[in-house]
Amino acid sequence: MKQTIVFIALFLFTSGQLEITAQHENERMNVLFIISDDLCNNGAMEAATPNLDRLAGMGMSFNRAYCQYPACCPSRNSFLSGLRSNALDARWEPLRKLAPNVTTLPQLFRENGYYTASIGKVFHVDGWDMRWPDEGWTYGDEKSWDFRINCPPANQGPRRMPPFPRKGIRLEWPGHSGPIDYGMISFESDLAQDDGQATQEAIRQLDLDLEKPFFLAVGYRRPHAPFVAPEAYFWPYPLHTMRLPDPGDRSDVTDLAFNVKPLNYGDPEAMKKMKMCYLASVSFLDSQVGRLLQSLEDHRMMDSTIVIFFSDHGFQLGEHGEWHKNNLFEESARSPLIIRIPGVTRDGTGSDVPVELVDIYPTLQEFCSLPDPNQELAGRSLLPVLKDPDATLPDKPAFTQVRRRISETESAMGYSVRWKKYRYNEWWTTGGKPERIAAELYDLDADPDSEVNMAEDASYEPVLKELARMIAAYRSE
Ligand SMILES: [Ca+2]
Repeated sequence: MKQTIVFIALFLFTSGQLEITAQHENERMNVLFIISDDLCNNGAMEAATPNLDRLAGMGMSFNRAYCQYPACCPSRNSFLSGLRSNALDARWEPLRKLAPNVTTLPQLFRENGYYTASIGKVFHVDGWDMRWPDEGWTYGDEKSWDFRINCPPANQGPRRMPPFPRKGIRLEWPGHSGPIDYGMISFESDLAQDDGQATQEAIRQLDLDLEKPFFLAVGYRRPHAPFVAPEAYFWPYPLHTMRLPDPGDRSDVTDLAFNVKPLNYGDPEAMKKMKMCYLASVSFLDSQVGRLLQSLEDHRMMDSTIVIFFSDHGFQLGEHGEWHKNNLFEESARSPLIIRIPGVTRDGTGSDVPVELVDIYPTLQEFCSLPDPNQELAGRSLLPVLKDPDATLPDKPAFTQVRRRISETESAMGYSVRWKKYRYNEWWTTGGKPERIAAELYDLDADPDSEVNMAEDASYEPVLKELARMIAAYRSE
């Protein structure tokens, strides 16, 4: 009996130790947080991306991950704070102005024993050519980082000009973003580009002999406009091989749904140039991710580092005749998302569970056993799915919203919910007493390209009511 008690005591003691050790290892794991800019799933599928494919083969891909706002600044404010866009007033403002006391995701790591570094565009970066922390950080956040650096390219234009090399062949098309909306077959090397320098800076961070674990955020600008890539990345994409999707019929959808008017800027042939430059930029991005992952391996850190790769939102490559982002369509709202947690995720797994970029924050918080931040997080931890790809999470709608300027002084707001097989959008006036202007409903099982608006179809009435209730609840957040 005595021996049994000793045995049980010993067992409890050692199993407790094991738990503590496992917990301790979680706490000490590094985080490599890689953000792409404007990368859509269709572009990632169509372009040659051997390195992203390799990362996907080492972790789990989320096939239905949605941003909370399809534009740089508001989306980054959202996933870095864990708050959805409506709670941040859906505005293009510095996060601290919208939510002064929020604990950002990197800040939470920093306050709990991690070294945190921001390379390139993590929070939105407003300056074009500012390298050091005292400039160009209007949208950044000092509390979040031990170290931060913006990465301009070599041979850039004068101050406040777009930060890209100027030696190369410049390609243009009709567009809406002014001086940054062009492509360039650059005659300068990878390292002369801002993203090439970001990789170099990130590798320099891996070289640091830190006593603490790190949270290293690397924000690449590709494939954001202007679409500049060294010429080798253009080789797989001859212009004559570019095809655009059929824009379909836009007549049953409110004009507010479209950012680009007329469709394809009225010149589909010219838009093939944009697509070519975009795909080359995706391959250039992929190459940078490959160098970064190789460096992680060279530093023997692959088994002690969580790797997350995603984009701040999607991008339209001619679907519905649309280009760029700022839309509520699937292509604009959806982002690639790959997560690898050593010892947790299994190689090459995938999940169709709809998730939001705000889920990243609570996932990392839970896995790394970090305390609660100041704010109540909007997302939920994805750990059950990361541990078991067959696991399901309770149905949770994914919300995306976008502000649409309708005159010099007025804007409309579009709210979108992705739930089960549906995407449902409502467009509202802002200011005074908001009024609903229009609605769209897409049955994505029957109509994966969102071609037919079912919002007026009586057979969808029960589900329309349910989705409208979800939007109403979201709008009151
Ligand atoms: Ca972006």
